[in-house]
Amino acid sequence: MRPTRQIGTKRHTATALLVVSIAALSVTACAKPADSGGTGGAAAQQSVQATQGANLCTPEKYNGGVPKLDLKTITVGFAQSEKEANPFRITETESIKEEAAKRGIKLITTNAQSDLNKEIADIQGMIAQGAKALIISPLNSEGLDPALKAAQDAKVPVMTIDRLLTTKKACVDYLGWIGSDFVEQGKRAADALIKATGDSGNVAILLGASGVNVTVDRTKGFKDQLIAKGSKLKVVAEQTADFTREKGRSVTEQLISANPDITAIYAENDEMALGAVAALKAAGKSAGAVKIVTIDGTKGAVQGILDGWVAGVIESNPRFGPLAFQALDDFYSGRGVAEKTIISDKEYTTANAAAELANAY
Ligand code: GZL
Repeated sequence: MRPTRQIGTKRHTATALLVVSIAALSVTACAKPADSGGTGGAAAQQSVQATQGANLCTPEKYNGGVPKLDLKTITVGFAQSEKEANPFRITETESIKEEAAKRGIKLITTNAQSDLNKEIADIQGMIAQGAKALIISPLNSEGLDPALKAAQDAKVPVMTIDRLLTTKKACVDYLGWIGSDFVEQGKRAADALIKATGDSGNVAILLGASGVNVTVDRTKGFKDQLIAKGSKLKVVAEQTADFTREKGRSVTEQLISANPDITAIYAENDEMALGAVAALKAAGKSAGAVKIVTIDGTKGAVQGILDGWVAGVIESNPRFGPLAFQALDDFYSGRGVAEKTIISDKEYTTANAAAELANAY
């Protein structure tokens, strides 16, 4: 199994980072300095640079062998998944564009507008336009097969970020993957909600989109942690709101009218949480009457902490540009790409929201 580069951080500020690297192989780890550029700044994603190269993916190993190319002379394609109404998506795309510009790399981009067939067509289209390497943010954890096959047939390497292709093989169907530990995010959300509620009350979960590993993992982490902590919080309702603000509002309206005794909400992303806040306001609730914990780290949600509507925000850092292009650089240079690179995520609380708001996106 190729190494996973991991940072296990419970809490960290933008400057200090406790690095714990756990891998099947002995790994000499060194945390990269925080990037100071563009959408990154102190809030740039951070990974552990594994020095053990035995099982990393290289041009000789990938897809029966692909040519070593110079990133500076090729076109790279970026396939974005969801419409850029969500700050997570806006920031993710910005980060990719900024890093390409910083490295002098020609970039073409597409946006699937949350439509799987369009993401497939987008990827096939970029290959036809001459993209020689791809960075893909998958809409779902399955279903991209026709696009991955087109890339394989054209010997175009694919680096994945954000959501994981759970049924595909690293260094065969794609080079590797960079993203957060979504189970850990769910656990941290449970800890925050236990603290915010004094560990009592009735919780509604606003689930993310179905067919996505992020939703599965954030739900698993949350529920496992409630059990592990022997929590008295009771999950009385859970329903998908598709990671959107509109559905976050409409689903919350339904849930609080069906369950007037809901005292807490776990939203699996900030857009749904902000939709829930709108529903609570419309229902005449006061700020803080229902404790909300959410995941992403958008400015709207962190401002919600300052306004008393949100109890806590676990970050899911979307600034993939630097690490995604570093992975392509590592691939073509022969240093190789790890199967999984897990990034660290900070946390926003009532104690640090004012000071950390600038790092939200
Ligand atoms: C997480 C990403 C999720 C974000 C949501 O990596 O896939 O999708 O948390 C987004 O905001 O919709």
